[in-house]
Amino acid sequence: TKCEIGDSLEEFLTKSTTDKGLISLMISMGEALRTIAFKVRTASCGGTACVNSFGDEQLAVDLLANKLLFEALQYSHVCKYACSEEVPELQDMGGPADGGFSVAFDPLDGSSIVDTNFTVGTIFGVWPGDKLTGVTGADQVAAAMGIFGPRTTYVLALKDIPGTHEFLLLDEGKWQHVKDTTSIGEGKMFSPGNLRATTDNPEYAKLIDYYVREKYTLRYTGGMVPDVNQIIVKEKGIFTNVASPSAKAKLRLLFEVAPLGFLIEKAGGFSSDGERSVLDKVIKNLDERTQVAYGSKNEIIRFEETLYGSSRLK
Ligand code: P6P
Repeated sequence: TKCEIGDSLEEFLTKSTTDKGLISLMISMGEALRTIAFKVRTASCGGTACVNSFGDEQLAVDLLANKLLFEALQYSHVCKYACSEEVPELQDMGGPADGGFSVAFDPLDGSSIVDTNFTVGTIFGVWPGDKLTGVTGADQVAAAMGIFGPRTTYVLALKDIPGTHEFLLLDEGKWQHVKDTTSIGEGKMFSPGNLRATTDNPEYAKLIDYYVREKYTLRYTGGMVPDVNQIIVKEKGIFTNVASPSAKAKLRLLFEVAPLGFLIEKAGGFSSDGERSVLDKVIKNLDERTQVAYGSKNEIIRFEETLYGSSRLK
């Protein structure tokens, strides 16, 4: 039967896929997101709890989210390996490789803006079996983000069905299906990240200059989850985070860019590292970084033409 607005998460998932393991995983992760949403409102985000192996400072609320997500994956009984941006090696979750999944997640993206009370989020990607390297973002069977703002939402896409689907956390703690996005249209809204790169990347400066001259609406919070979510909800816009010799690529392919690329492309949008869809990039190692743009087809064509003179989409 057809998925409908108003369905519960369980109703939506059972209408969308026959993979009971995937259903169990997406529900378990939904429970973790519910708890993180509650905790992020009050957990301490003062001093740094410790420094992770990538050398990034970690905030207490980051660690809490990290722990809850690993527990949810163990509880699902269908996860073979899990890997967190904060713990950069595969953790055995006890589930089967055959018929099971491996999950990469960023437990709390934008944790450096929790103290300013900006919206932050969890990002995760689900791959079949026991591999998180040597695979591409296109190999994902699902991807999702939890968004902790004035409203708490769970935005997900499944390989088996079209579209990207938004669930709202209701007072009684239930996720309710509230929106589907299947196309991203044209609209003058831009989210420009890593402007440091314009110093020695003249093409990026030229692109930003174009948005300014064309009077695009600037929408940038410094949190990739809400900044990319707005393209899906508003069904328009362009998000960029470009690198340069002096400002290396910052965003992580496995934990952030591939899962969000899956959500954007299932929503009918496009993604690019300048030359190809981010879903076509083979994930060579857990900490691989990449530049990225997400947006409508014409915005991604403009991005590729401005940066590299031509676009594969034309
Ligand atoms: P910049 C947050 O730390 C993050 O990883 C993304 O959420 C965000 O889009 C980006 O970094 C912000 O980068 O260079 O604009 O500060």
